Amino acid sequence: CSVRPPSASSSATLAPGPVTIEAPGRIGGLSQVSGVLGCQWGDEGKGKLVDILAQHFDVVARCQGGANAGHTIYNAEGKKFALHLVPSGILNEDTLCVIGNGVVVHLPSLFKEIDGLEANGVSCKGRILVSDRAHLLFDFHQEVDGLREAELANSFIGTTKRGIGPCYSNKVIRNGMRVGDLRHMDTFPEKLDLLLSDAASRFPGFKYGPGMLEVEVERYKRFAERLEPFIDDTVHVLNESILQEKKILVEGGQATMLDIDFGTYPFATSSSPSAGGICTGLGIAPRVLGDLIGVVKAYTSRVGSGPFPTELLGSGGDTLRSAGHEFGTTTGRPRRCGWLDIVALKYCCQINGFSSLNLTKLDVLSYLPEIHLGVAYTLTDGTPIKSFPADLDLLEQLKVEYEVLPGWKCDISSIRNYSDLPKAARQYVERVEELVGVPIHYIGVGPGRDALIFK
Ligand code: 2SA
Ligand code: GDP
Ligand code: MG
Repeated sequence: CSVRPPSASSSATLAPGPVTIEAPGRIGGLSQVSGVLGCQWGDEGKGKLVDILAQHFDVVARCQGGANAGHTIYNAEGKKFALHLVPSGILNEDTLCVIGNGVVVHLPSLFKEIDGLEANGVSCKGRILVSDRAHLLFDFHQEVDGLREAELANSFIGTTKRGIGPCYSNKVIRNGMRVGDLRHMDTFPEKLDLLLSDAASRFPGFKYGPGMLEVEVERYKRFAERLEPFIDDTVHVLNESILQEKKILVEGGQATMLDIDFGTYPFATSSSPSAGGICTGLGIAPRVLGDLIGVVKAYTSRVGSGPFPTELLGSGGDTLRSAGHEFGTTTGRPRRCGWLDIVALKYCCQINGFSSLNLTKLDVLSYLPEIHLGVAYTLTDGTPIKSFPADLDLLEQLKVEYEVLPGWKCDISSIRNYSDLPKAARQYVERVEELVGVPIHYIGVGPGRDALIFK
């Protein structure tokens, strides 16, 4: 095979063509309730796998996060879609898409997304349900997100400024407003007034001027009317679907290393993108969860501040970023790039108990003569660190031990059978499997629906 320059790995549209995916054990054979979760700091390519698997599921459900997520998928004609709140099952016309109780919903963003999908021929009518228990994320949450970041100055989190932290804060402090509140427009203004006044008293930069409440309430009256057909008790819908033996696929946003509990706190998001978030964010029992697939990029990226032990600074990171087109799907921010971190991946596998992994973007590494794998952490004096540390100072100071594997230096993006991959590429995949102890069943070799190898 031939070597391909780093910048040519994806384009806005892909070559059109029919996509037939046949791998019964890897797709059709998945459990009744399965999940796809990110293993690193997000943007592993979860959306692509969800879109592919959705063809074999009745329901695709989001359980946490909000419009901070950005999932890029391509339809069978190679047309690109960037999804934020709408689950990545939407391109499969038989799939019902559920936005669960654990999600924070910014209605202007949701409607914009729905309008964009409809304008591109994707019918959303009757195909999206929004939990009446999901929290409403208002424009003021986004403003407060920005003010909070400014206040943190050099210690800013690097949020998406989509209002995620402020909205979950209101949820946890118990003055948040929920989708169900849209059905009670009589008490809606009073509740919103409390939230806005609270924000104004906390952030001097937030101007809560006269007339603002009235304008927002009028806007939300219109939203309430438009949203009404989408609102449902999704806890009931999902549990009934389980009883009716329908198949449910859960789509995680962000990833375990950004989890509010397990991530690199405080450089984390404000929800639980790991396995526990599925039960709390959808209202389904742990007992019904079956296959959980962890999605892990063949290297690592992170957007926003916070520790990144295997980060490649300088030209190495820049080249990897351009090879992998690593720019935020929601904000367009350049992503920091580095080597695959096995210590972090093992920690993530422990927390989530994955049945298998999807190693994505293997094609991106094709330009490299050799590839590093971060296999262990030590203190500066060489003392081994036994697990992924919670301590931020330690995370900034630790040394990473690398294994160096040979690269394959050729284009693998058109390969569809595992045995056809160059020996060095298989060696890389199998070494990751061996180190982590979880089988890699799916390997991504390009952004398109068909660019997937089943192992
Ligand atoms: P937030 O906005 O409060 O959730 O930010 C807190 C941290 O979580 C990170 N975060 C993300 N990291 C990667 N991808 C995300 N989605 C978008 C994408 C991001 C984008 O798909 O590219 O476009 O910039 C995502 N969402 C949240 C965030 O960077 C903070 O580190
Ligand atoms: P998500 O947030 O985990 O769904 O991932 P994003 O969509 O934010 O970012 C992943 C990017 O990589 C998207 O642009 C995908 O189209 C692209 N992608 C996914 N899998 C592959 C792959 O195997 N190879 C290549 N080259 N690109 C991929
Ligand atoms: Mg993303």
